[in-house]
Amino acid sequence: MFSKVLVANRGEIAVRIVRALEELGVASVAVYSELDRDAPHVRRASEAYNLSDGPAAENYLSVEKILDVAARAGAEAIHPGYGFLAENAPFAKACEDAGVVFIGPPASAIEAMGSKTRARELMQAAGVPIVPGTVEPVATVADAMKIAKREIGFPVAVKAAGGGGGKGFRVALSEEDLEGAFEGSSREGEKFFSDPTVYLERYLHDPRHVEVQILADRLGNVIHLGERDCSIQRRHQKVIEESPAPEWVVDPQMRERIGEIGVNAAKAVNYVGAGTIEGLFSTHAGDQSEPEYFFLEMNTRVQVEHCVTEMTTGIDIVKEGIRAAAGEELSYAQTDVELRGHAIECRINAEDASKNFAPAPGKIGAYREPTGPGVRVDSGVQAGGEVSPMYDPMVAKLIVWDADREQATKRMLRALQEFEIEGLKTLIPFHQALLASEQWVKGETCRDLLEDKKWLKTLAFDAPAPVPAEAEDEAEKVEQTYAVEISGKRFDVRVVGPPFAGGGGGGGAASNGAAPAPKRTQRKSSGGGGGADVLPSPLQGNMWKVLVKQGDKVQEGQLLCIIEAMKMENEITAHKAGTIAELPIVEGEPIQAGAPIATITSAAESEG
Ligand code: MV4
Repeated sequence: MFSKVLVANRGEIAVRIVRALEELGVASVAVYSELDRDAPHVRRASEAYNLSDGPAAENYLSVEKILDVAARAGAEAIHPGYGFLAENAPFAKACEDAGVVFIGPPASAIEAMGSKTRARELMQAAGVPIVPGTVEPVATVADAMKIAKREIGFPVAVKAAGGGGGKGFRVALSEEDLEGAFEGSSREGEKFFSDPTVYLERYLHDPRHVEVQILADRLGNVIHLGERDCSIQRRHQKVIEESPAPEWVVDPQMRERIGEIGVNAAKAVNYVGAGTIEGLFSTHAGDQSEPEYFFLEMNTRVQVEHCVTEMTTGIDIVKEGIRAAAGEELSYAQTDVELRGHAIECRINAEDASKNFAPAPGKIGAYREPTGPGVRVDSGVQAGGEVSPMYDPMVAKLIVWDADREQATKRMLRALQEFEIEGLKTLIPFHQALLASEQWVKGETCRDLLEDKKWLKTLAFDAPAPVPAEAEDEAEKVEQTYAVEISGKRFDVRVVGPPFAGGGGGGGAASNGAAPAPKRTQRKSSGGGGGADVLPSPLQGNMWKVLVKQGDKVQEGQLLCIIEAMKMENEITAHKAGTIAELPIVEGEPIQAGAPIATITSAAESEG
């Protein structure tokens, strides 16, 4: 076993990995960005190193800095967790080259599964069922049309080869839609993954997302730990996961088949460690009466929702992954794996379900996690801490176990009621309403509930009013908070300095700040009128597209410009209705966080 491991992540998953290392008797090295100086993952680790000298999120992505810390600290291995450097083949390779063990699969497996067309080709060769469609990339719209008409039939799904998790996913219901879907998918693939290649799949009607947990060691042993049903997703983000799938969805025979498919898929790429085969479970594909399971993609890392499987199997997936990386044999054979009871996980995100799931970052006031029988909370926050708009809005994962799905649901509702988080809006009321719905009880996919704006709006009434994190006294230096919408999600942006009067530099929400100034927050709500005129940039990046000009009249929420940051397109929308008085932005030029994007003067109640 290793004696010291670097954890290249933050938040709950970093804490989860540190716990596993503690139990294995291995010292842990945390890395952090300035914003996370006092975060739980830093406090818990044996030692910690500051990575800050770039934008907050990018620090955790810096291969060079992380490998440098590993060398200085004498860490023999690096655990990437999920996100950031997980599933980054060049990073896995760089670890190898630096003589540090990457806790995960070989770079070749990450690479093979990273290309969805290559993965489909390998899976087909290994006898793993893939969603019917093309294996070779499709070069032109004309080719796509021919294949869709002759071989697949409409509706057809167009997917980006570099994609995954729903990025670059388009549906063409009929011939007329195909060109738009093809181009949209290709453009998104190029933008996010620098790969415009697309392929086609038969579009399955209302499938379930069913995935299977895999563990593999370096000696060639591969086992599966049963399936998880993650059909409840919003914009391809999972919100609730359960294991096993409802018993009327996956029966023991199908479970065995799905497990075997997962094991074969992992073997085909010489997988090592913890991984997941994601698949679509189609229960009513056209006139076919038998349910079918198709390989979708493989996640070559430990996943957010691994915990539900830990609850039903009693197997510590993170520890097994670390053991496997160290060359040890898996602690379990397939016949040792027994599923018991039912586990459910709710992602407690700082989001407002009644406002289109807008991010609701902020400072956490009082914070108390639920406990009691069958309850587990994996979190990376604490009372007085902050959910930063710079990172993922997941505050905690609430996981429960009980003897069956019905009892697990009741236990989850009890635990959600016990969870106290002040200062932030979270998805707790959403989860309470969803788990109490008839559709959840029946084990349906709940796709319509997630789309039902009216239903979602009602959830806000149940929400406890967020308590301001701190009493505010008179300000001599203000730290203003602006609500800004990016890609349909709301962010609060803090700008320290003299109040914005319009124009002016704007300071910048510095992330590698020196001594933190005494904080006084003056909240300015956007929406509802009366907000500040100046819209500051919520992030640092490159101005990719400007869609308005000075003098234009804009509506609240209207798209103003697109900022490219960390390979993501961030749509910036108007924070209020009015006229664009100033527009100090230029396409192609860099922009700092906090720098003004536009000054919008109110439309003086003239319109409606
Ligand atoms: C599909 C599909 C239907 N047919 N592919 C891809 C990414 C993942 N997040 C959802 N994806 C889908 N791929 C074909 N050929 C439907 C979805 C889908 C979905 C699947 C299961 C559960 C929830 C879903 C929500 C949206 C889209």
